[in-house]
Amino acid sequence: MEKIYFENTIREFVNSAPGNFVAREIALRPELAGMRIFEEPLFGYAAADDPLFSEYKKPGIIGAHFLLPLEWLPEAQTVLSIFFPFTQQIKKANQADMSWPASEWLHGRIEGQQFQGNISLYATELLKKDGFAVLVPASDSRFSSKNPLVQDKSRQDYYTSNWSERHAAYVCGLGTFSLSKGLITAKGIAGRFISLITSAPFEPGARPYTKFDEYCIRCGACASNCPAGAISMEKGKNHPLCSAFIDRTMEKHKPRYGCGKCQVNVPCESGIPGAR
Ligand code: B12
Ligand code: SF4
Ligand code: SF4
Repeated sequence: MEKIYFENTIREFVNSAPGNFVAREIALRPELAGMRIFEEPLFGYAAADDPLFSEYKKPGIIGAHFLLPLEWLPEAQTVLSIFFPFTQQIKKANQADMSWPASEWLHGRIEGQQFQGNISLYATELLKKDGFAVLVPASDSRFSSKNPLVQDKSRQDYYTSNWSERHAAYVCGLGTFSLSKGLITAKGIAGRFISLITSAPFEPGARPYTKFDEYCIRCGACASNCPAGAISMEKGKNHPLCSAFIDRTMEKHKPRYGCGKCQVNVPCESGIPGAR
């Protein structure tokens, strides 16, 4: 399958599928009915046996629990990462009250993630129709969003998955990490990722950076924005503090939750700081 065909088909789906628009029955305010969640995505590709994936098994990067693409899918040839930027409406709304998540952001976090599940299924079917094997780690029974080897929620390494979407995106050339630990892409940091592992032999893309946090200018705006005081210039982001704040938002907005103040009203919100 040609990359261009794959990407255009997914783009078309994002532009037209009902899941990318908030349904009237679930809108948190009547005027949010029909609100678009994601702009058009960015695509990145890496070879499934890229040596960088093995580096991720090291403590301090991810750890031994990280599963390699070939451990997820033995016949894998390519890892495909896709970034979905939030719309201007969602990003702007989340700047109005910097102490609490906007309804628009809550929709982006929850209904956005649900729609990403639909996109993963759609992309899987598309590749399978051409006879390729596909595995979506986030939907696999082995997937764990937290470190299966650590039980203590107050530890930083508790919050490490056995498949990190940002680390996959980094290998695929989509962007670099940052002080807030979010991944900054050419369309900014405010958005979400999915990834697929497939036997389809797509050509790996370029990785236009050499340092893992190259795009971050360390301006500290994300740290000043954080209502939980979870980000510092010295230590970056403290996951337990961030997670505790997000749990508080869940108490009020169950089943929704979120925050993302470190991803809005910052120079990396919608692009690479300093890039034209
Ligand atoms: C657990 C989790 C959380 C935890 C903590 C996350 C964490 N570790 O950062 C909590 C609950 C606190 C959380 C909060 C949020 N999350 Co969250 N979360 C995840 C989850 C499920 C796993 C994260 C993980 O395993 N990370 C792995 C660890 C090891 O990452 P790390 O510690 O940051 O890694 C560092 C080291 O590797 C280090 N490093 C040292 N040496 C080297 C060398 C090299 C070569 C490299 C590459 C790195 C490196 O650099 C990294 C960054 O500093 C992912 C989904 C997924 N499966 O990936 C989403 C995910 C990270 N979350 C996401 C989002 C959007 C959020 C929130 C904004 C919530 C919201 N929507 O309102 C907040 C804020 C996050 C922030 N400031 O980045 C997005 C990130 C989007 C982006 N642009 O980066 C993800 C990818 C979900 C998605 N599908 O898109 N999250
Ligand atoms: S706000 Fe500034 S310091 Fe924070 S991640 Fe973005 S560029 Fe880096
Ligand atoms: S680090 Fe966590 S608590 Fe702080 S602004 Fe970002 S999402 Fe909110």
